[in-house]
Amino acid sequence: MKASTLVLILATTLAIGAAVLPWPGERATPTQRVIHVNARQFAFDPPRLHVNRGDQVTLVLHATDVVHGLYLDGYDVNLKAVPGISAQATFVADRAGKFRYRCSVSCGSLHPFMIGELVVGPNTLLWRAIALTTIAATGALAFLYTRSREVAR
Ligand SMILES: [Cu+2]
Repeated sequence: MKASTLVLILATTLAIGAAVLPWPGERATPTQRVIHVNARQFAFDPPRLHVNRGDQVTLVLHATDVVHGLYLDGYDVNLKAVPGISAQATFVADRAGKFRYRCSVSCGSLHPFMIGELVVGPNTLLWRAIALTTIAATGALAFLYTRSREVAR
């Protein structure tokens, strides 16, 4: 392997790392979000919510046909909305991960399938770990390679 190839690999790896790693100060600042969820037989719209960790989230549940509920796992949020009368709850999304929400009012035959998902992220920890490991491994290999060439001379 040529030294130039090695430098290219190293540069590419560092570039990927730089792209993946958030720069200091660029971290997403917690914001206030108001999310409207429409419940109908037998689905939530939207079925998937995405917020950033630390956001103050206000969930507003609207029932469009019959009475529906929304119970959010992990955050202990439980709403019950009547058609025309929405319900809301505010919480801080301080736990990262995926949390199911389901209808908490028996609203019909397919009621158990009224499920949605709240994603609290972004989960950058894994990618940061992978990027850092790759940079470290590439650096170590480059060091060993150049050193072995020097010894051979
Ligand atoms: Cu329901």
